Amino acid sequence: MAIQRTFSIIKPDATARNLTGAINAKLEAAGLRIIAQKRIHLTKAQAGVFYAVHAERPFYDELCEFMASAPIVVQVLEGEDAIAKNREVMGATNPAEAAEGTIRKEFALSIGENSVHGSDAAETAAVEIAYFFAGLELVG
Ligand code: DAT
Ligand code: MG
Repeated sequence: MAIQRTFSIIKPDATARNLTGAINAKLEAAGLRIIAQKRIHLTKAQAGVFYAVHAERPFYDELCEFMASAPIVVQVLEGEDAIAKNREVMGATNPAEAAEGTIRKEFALSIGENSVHGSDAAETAAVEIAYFFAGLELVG
């Protein structure tokens, strides 16, 4: 596997509990380099565009509401096999099913308030990075 970039979000439940540093420590310990990072506060409409793929799901409105409820930290992570590696460090979507030592096992509150987002494929990573960052902001 080659060096990849992936997109990550530290979600409102985690920023609200001052978990940004603890989450970043887990990402860095896994060998993921944070090559861009900023704290922003999305509008519900902006969250809706980001999660448009889930527009037909029953939890979509609640998800967009949550993502706009408090600041988030958006990040670009770089490393060997970064997309899969980040998904591994994050743990399963539902924290009740997440493996020991993962971010979601340790910090997530529920399947909705699950502390982090991570891209699921190279194509989505590219689209998600471009939604939040200009090329010059990525300092690899
Ligand atoms: P992931 O974030 O692990 O990629 P996903 O893409 O399937 O998971 O869903 C995006 C987010 O939507 C997820 O992080 C939390 C929310 N979500 C998913 N399934 C849900 C459910 N059954 N009830 C409430 N929120 C849900
Ligand atoms: Mg997903």
